[in-house]
Amino acid sequence: MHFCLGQEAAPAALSPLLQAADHIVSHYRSHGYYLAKGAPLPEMIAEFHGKTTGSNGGTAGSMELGHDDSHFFSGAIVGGPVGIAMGMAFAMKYRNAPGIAISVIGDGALDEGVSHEALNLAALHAVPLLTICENNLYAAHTPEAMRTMSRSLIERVRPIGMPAEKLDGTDIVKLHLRLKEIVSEIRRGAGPRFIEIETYRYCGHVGPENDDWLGYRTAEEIAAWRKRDPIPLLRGQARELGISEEALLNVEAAIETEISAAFDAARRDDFPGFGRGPVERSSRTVRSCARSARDRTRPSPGSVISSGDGSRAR
Ligand SMILES: Cc1ncc(C[n+]2csc(CCOP(=O)(O)OP(=O)(O)O)c2C)c(N)n1
Ligand SMILES: [Mg+2]
Repeated sequence: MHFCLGQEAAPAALSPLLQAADHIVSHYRSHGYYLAKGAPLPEMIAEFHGKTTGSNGGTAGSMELGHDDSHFFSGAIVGGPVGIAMGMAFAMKYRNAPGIAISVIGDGALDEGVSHEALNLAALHAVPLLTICENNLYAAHTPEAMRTMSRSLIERVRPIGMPAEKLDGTDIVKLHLRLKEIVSEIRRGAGPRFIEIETYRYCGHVGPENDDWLGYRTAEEIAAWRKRDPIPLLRGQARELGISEEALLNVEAAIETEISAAFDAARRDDFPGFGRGPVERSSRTVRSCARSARDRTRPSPGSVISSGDGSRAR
């Protein structure tokens, strides 16, 4: 599981700007964006546990997390989200359908050809696509300096002909206000935009543990970014606006209760198994495909088909 602890600002800032018709295609560090799109928390937690009540029936897990009704999708293929979201944005424009498409990628995705091809087409066709690139300084354990001569993600995107800008991923309020302008420009038909978010992940590339012992980053670097944590900063801004400590604690307690209830329910729910849930559904699908394949190969009256052993059958 790829945690986004430390990287909460962008999905939090984006969430209030999203509409039902919008579609998000995210990379695997997607939990914040799933919630930002309004997909239900209990189904996400159940999905993590591999349970039938999960958003994908327990078959996708964290890495391929999706919620069809919320138009939220994610996947493991680095760079993949840009191509898929570009297709969605193209379809929206072609069909004059409401909504915008949002692709969420990491900095490593700009090292993949598909990102550049898809961004190029998005710019050419002026489709309603917002690409959010979360630059957390590393692709797994490899820093940018070991992957490219370029030291700027947005300078790699601009020659494509797409406006690109870099935003601070620690101040949720500032980020929200700028994203609000950008999203409304895209909704007005101004074409696609690329946003690089400066951010940092606290946990290892995969899993909840600290990984400074691997040697690709230092404990000091992690500590320095923790001092810029977006959540305490937001708390401070809320206090400055006159929101009481008690009100903030009440919000936190309500969220804790919601999360605990989701975990309790997920632990009680069933694993998919034969005769239950999606496995039953998929075996039904396999059976019906096999039936229709058989029906297709059945000779229609008067036709001649091969019997499979080289002889002819009528
Ligand atoms: C097409 C493809 N190539 C390689 C990988 C292996 N891989 C998994 S995660 C990862 C690093 C991606 O880093 P980044 O895009 O910066 O996202 P982050 O994990 O930092 O959020 C790589 C190379 C993959 N999943 N897909
Ligand atoms: Mg990265």
